[in-house]
Formats: sequence, structure tokens, C-alpha cells
Amino acid sequence: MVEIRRLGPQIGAEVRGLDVKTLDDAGFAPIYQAWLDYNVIVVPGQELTVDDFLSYSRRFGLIEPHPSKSTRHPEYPEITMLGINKFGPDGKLIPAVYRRGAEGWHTDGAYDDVPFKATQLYGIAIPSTGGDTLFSNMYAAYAALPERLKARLEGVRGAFTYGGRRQSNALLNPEDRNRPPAFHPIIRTHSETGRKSLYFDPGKILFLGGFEKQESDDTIEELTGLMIQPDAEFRHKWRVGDIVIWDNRCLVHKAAGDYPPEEDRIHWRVSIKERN
Ligand SMILES: O=C(O)CCC(=O)C(=O)O
Ligand SMILES: [Fe+2]
Repeated sequence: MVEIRRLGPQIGAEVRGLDVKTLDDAGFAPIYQAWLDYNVIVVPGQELTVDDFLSYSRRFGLIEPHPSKSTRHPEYPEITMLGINKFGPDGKLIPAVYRRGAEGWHTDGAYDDVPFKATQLYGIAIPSTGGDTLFSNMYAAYAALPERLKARLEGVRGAFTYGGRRQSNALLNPEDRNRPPAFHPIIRTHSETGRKSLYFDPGKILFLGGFEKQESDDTIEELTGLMIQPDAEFRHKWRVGDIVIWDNRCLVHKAAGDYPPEEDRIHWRVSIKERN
């Protein structure tokens, strides 16, 4: 019996009693609906090959290789390996690998004209302590914005790059570091739910289109302070065999980045785009 149980107050659900390898279309429909409703879905206890993981991931959309070429799986470019090659040849911890995704709340792929719809991770090795992933709902962030900001931001687009204002580009090859920004509406209407959310990423945004520099900087700072609503968070504590998929269109996430560096924390990861 497949059971869908809510986790956080506004986001998060867990699907129990499921083997994604034997799932058919009829079985997938309520899971996809729960994903749209709760924005991040945990499916525990899966035993998967790379091909199993890719097949299940394709149910959500088109898988696209991540621009960080150095962290791709050597045989499957669609798979990004999180947490491997954490130590350099000198034996020193490489912060860009260890702290990947932990520098702040973000949404994946805002630097692309067509950002990733979803990101899905599969837990391969989980440390004894720490290493959680945190999520926060951006429908709730939009709903809580002061009316003044909602009105000011309607129709405004943000300019986003991979490295943002800090140019955090360490995981990109040099030839991929200077792409022009992508522009996206800051108040975003979800193509499947029709609901409005805040679409914002403090680490990737450069400026707000049409704003004077000072107002752009001030508004970015204000949004950074307002984006996380205390009752809209969900924190996932990983177990080996967990699959977690999140909707980048309506939530932000970050890695806790706090596990013992000498322990392994390894995930397979796919980036998924909308099928048009
Ligand atoms: O490792 C994690 O917990 C999440 C990392 C992340 O931000 C991502 O995979 O997009
Ligand atoms: Fe991320």
C-alpha cells in the first residue's frame, strides 16, 4: 500500500510503501500531484542502479547534464556526483565540493533561460551526523511580502548568473564562467499550479531590471531578509536509499554543509527541465 504523509507545515511529503522500479503511470499520478502540492517529496528505502534512477527521474521531465562538467559521473553525464573528489592532490579539503549548495538559500538553474524544473537526489553514502538539506516554500514567501513590494515587483525581472555578485564559479570550467545573465520574473506564476511565488536567489542575482543601482541593491537585501518564512521550512535528514525531489519553481533549498569532512556524503543528482 502506497501511503503519502505530509512532513512540514507548508511543504514536504513522504511516500511510503513504494518501489520506484515497478511504478506504472497510474501509480505515478498521485505522487506527481503530491509533489505539486507539497513541493518536495521523499521516497525512502530505494535500491537503484543508475539506469533505474534515470528512468524514474524521466517521469518528471527532461534530464539535462549540469554545467559543472568536472562533477559529472564519468559514464553518465546526466548524473552529477555530489561529495566525491572532496580532497585535492595535496590532501586538503576542497570547500567548493564539501560546501556545494551550502553557501545560502538558492534555486537551481536560475542562470539558465529555462531554469531547472526539478532537482532529484539519491542518497548513496550518508554521514553519521549533519549533512541535512533544508527547504523553504516560496509561495509562502510571496504571500508574506509587504503589499508595497508585491506591487513594486510585479512585472520586474531579475538578472541571474551561476556565480552571482560573488562570482562563485569554482565548479565551472573556465570556458563556462562568463555566460550572459538570464532574466526571470521575480513574481513567478507556476505553469502547473497557477500559484504565484517569489522567484529569488540572493547568490545568483546580479540586479533587478529597470531599477536604479541603489534601489536594486536595497531591494535584493530586503528580499533576502524576507524570503524565509519560519513556518514554511522543511529539513530533510538523509538515510541511504532516500530519493528526494524538489520543485525549483516554488521553493529554495540549501545544504547544511556541517557534516564531518572525513566522512562520506555522496549523492547521485539529476537536473530536470520541463518537457515542452
Ligand atoms: O547536497 C545537498 O543537500 C543539496 C545540494 C544542492 O543545493 C543541490 O544539489 O542543488
Ligand atoms: Fe542546489
